[in-house]
Amino acid sequence: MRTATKRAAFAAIGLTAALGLGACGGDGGGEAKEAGQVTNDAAPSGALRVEAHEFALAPKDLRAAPGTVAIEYVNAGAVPHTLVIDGVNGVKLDVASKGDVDTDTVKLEPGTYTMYCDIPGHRQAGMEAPLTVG
Ligand SMILES: [Cu+2]
Repeated sequence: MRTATKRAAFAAIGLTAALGLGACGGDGGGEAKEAGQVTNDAAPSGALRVEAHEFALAPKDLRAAPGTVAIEYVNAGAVPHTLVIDGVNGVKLDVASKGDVDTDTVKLEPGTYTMYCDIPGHRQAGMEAPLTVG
């Protein structure tokens, strides 16, 4: 419960920041759902659900609490995708086809990271998103 309250606060801060960036086509509903799912996961201090699309990651603005973050990567597109974190070794999620789900955990310190798909051309096509840990 304490974790959920904390994450709700982070979500509110992150949402404000996202709006401050002036991004249009926001997906506030998806972000609210993501925060609600955290209570299902007892062990990790944070959980992150990311969807792969051609060619984008969703949500566009990722957030997690510091510590061990459980990542769930879902292929919502049609072709193979991966998910890595720029500057963070030892984590790579692979979803080969539509509907595939891969999970992993990674320990993250507070900071700003970039998550992206490392299949050649995909990051350049738009498959990257900032990840704020804090
Ligand atoms: Cu990709």
